[in-house]
Amino acid sequence: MEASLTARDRVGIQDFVLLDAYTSESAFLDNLRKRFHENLIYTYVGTLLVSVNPYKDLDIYSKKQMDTYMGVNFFELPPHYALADNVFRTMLSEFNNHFILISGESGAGKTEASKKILQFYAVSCPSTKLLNNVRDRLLLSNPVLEAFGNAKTLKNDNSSRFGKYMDIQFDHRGGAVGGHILSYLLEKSRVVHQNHGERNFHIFYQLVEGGEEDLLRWLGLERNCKNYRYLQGDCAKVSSINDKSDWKTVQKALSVIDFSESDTEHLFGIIASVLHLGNLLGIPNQVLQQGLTHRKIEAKTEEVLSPFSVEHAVYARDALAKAIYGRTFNWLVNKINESLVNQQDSSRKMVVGLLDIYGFEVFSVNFEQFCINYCNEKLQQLFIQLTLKSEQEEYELEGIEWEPVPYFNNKIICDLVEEKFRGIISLLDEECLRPGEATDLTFLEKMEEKIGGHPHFVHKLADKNTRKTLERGDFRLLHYAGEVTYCVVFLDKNNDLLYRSGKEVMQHSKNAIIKHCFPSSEPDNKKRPETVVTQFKNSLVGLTEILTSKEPWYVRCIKPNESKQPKFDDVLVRHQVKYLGLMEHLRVRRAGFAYRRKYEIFLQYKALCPDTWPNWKGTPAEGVRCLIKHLGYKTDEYKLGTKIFIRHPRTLFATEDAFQVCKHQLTRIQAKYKGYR
Ligand code: AD9
Ligand code: MG
Repeated sequence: MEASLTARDRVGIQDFVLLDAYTSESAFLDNLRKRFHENLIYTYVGTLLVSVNPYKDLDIYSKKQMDTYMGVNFFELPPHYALADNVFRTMLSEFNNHFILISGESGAGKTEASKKILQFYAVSCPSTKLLNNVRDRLLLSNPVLEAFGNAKTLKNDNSSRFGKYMDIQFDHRGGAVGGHILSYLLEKSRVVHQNHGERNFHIFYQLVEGGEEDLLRWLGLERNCKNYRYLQGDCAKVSSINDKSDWKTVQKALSVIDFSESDTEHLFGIIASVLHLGNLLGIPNQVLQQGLTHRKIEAKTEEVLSPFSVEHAVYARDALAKAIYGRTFNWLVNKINESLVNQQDSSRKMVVGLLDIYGFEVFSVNFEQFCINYCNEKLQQLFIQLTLKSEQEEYELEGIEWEPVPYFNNKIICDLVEEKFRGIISLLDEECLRPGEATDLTFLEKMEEKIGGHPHFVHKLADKNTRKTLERGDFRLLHYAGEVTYCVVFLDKNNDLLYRSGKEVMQHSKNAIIKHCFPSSEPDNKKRPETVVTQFKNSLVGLTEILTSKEPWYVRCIKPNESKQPKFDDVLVRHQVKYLGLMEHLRVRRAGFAYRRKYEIFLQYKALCPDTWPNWKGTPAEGVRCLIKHLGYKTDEYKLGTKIFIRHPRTLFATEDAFQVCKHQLTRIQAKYKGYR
């Protein structure tokens, strides 16, 4: 007894629900810290998984480790693969779709967590030659998308600069039969500009550093990042990144994902051409030059070419580079999806969706960051709706006695950003509709006028305190995860205009990908395309619909310090525990019921009560009543409403264990009966 107490003192407890002082934030933090120092970076809050980035390699992700999870219950092993395993088993027993929402701020470990989950599925699901093919492609889509969509930022050396939702499709036996990826708003402005201490997308450095001599010669590239304006950031080399070996990984991955030789040639032709826009798109130089330095204006009966100023020409060139890269990225995602198409389409499939999106971040100037943080607000809102809000509403609806747990609902911030007519997005779009008249400053003034009094919006004219710290031209949002000051350089990026002349030039290209990405049938600028932020907002509506049609599971990632070191900074972690709503979640979990099952599904355990079945004729509800009586559930352990609510996971797991034993015995008896053994 004493020995186990000491161990518990040292390593903490595996599930916060079992914490004695469960309402105390300090006790929560103590437990997290203890476990972190013992390299136990995962802890449950019921079925939710909290993960603290260790910032060092841990020897816990081996094949041997994964194997120990197969068929073992949630609480018997350390938590890192148990969530993935539990989702998998629930899917197979209930034949339904699930998603795992991985959230946390930039650098908290979301992408790593999503990769670990995918690897777990790749190793643990049944294998055949065909399935292995799908498995390899699913796994190898990661290095490819990371090369093109991740970059070093101040917060994270491998920061996702796009949002990713991946469906892994399984057949009824649990074999991975296909997949599908949706990508969200790539931060393409990074192609032409990087802040101090940051890099462009990894692929540029991989090509320049790792590309074979022949390839570079063919592409007309030199092995020196400094020679390229778009790689002029001050940190081409990063100690944690090996561009040369990453290049090799990407090459191998592209071949497994079925990229033909000409696909890769065209792809790297584009990457190179972005670097020295001009020589390599297969467009006659003169045409390109004219397209980048002149604008086409339609006069009454003819089109006139009007020359750009130098500043304008640079702008047009950058716009073109961004468009080329952004569209190529979308092409890449589509191409990967084609290779992941389910070959066994006749079989009924179930999916586990993995959501790994760019985390909340605080930088100084950034329109994309506004979009990223808005996206994080929406995901937090979804989390609140699916857990804190709906959970409590469900108890009320089911007539279960309940002491409400108060929580901060960030809907007020979502509304501030997206409300029709007076939300920030509406005001921004409105200004974007007034070319020539509107400027970033008029947009700011409009916000001050319309939403100046909002409790989460701060502007310079607001009060004395803020005046000290806010520059004219800035505004500040009080996000759920912290304050962010935005410098208003929004209109241009939201319009994301690509001059018609630039677009037409692309149509002369002999590069198959460019031809595909810039079709001649594309509507021209006369028809106003949706602004960037509105497209993004709509894509998030679509994402929410996808997610809410599935069973949710959560991984909440925590960043332990700002210096990317294996250290635990109490203040920083406490702040995240707060804004991630973990204490509230724990209170709801602790006071509530960890599990709920429809009666029909719970009745799968009826084999544990052989005297009553198979002659049972009553309703499922009556059946469950009979079953739990037989199983000896204590009255405070469960509640019956429109389904069965079970307070503690252990109760359900004990039942599950007994069921597995019973099933095993039954199989042996059947085998013996058939004379096999
Ligand atoms: V961002 O929002 O995309 O900027 P993420 O995705 O939350 O961010 P990421 O998963 O990229 O963060 O983790 C950042 C870095 O932390 C990784 O590159 C690793 O160096 C480190 N990390 C994260 N998780 C683990 C882990 N489980 N084991 C070891 C880890 N290192
Ligand atoms: Mg990431």
